[in-house]
Amino acid sequence: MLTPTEKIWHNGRFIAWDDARIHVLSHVVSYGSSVFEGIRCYATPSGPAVFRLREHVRRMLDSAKIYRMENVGYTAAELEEAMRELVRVNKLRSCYIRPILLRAYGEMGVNPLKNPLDVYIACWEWGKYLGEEALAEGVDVCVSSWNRIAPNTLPALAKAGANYMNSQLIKMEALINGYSEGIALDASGYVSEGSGENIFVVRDGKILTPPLGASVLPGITRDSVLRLAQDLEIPVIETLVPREMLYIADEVFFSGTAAEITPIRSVDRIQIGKGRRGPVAERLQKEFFAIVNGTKPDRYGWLSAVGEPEPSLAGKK
Ligand code: PPE
Repeated sequence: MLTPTEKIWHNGRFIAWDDARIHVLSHVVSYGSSVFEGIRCYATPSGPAVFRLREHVRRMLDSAKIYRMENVGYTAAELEEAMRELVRVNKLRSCYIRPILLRAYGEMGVNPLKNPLDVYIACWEWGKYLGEEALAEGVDVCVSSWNRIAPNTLPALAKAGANYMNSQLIKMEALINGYSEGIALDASGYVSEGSGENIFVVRDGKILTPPLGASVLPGITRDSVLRLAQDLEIPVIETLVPREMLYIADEVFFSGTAAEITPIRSVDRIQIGKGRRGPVAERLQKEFFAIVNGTKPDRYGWLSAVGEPEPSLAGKK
């Protein structure tokens, strides 16, 4: 169960957790009209720091643009500061941050353009996404019988609430059949992504990952993995990945804000590599966690300290 924190940010104000309610006839409830983000804030020796805040806010505003959600009402800088402030107000050392932009109450009917937009930001403490042992041991997954959303149906580059109906089908099927997660193929039958994670395959020392055209979310952890791999001089190729490449890979792993970097030890009950976390995933995890936990310098500028308000915005409040 979700453990409530004290405050949720709503349209520029902090409200009590329990007061963050919407009307059942809000547009989003019938028609799925929301875009959102998932962001982690890590405890570092110099205080809580949000991982790649700028990129997450940019992706949320991109998602909004795709869905013609104009006049969000807040600039990227204001949203970034709202998130830092929320973590400060809730006195959390580490947490998961969930901003949601939704079409609210007003008209009924598919046309969303007359309904007001509401912005909420919540945060809470969230542990390991695919179980405690997942990061070290790896998880057992299946290829889903459900495909990922097809091009020109629901835009995969947008992180929209409605996309997660597809994710839910993938996830439920996997869990009911005894797997931790499902991997969806795209509409052409190539590997796309997990219900809530991007995917990577390692073979002969090279990393392969599906390109953005394979109906994947442009994952910010995915981007971080690509960057770290380059620096560790592990070749990375963004290319179409046939399903059977999963089975013959030396390693397969997921990336995501919630899942971080999670190794996969079997796909459809076929053992991957040695059936446990492989050396490439381990090297990437080590580097990733050293940076986000602040034990190695933040050489890419990925962390945004929660600390004090930025001077340029402090006067506005
Ligand atoms: N693909 C999908 C479909 C997806 O939902 C996520 C994030 C990713 C890839 C990875 O993207 P990024 O977080 O930017 O590296 N999934 C969120 C789901 C969590 C949830 O269950 O809700 C997340 O990891 O926050």
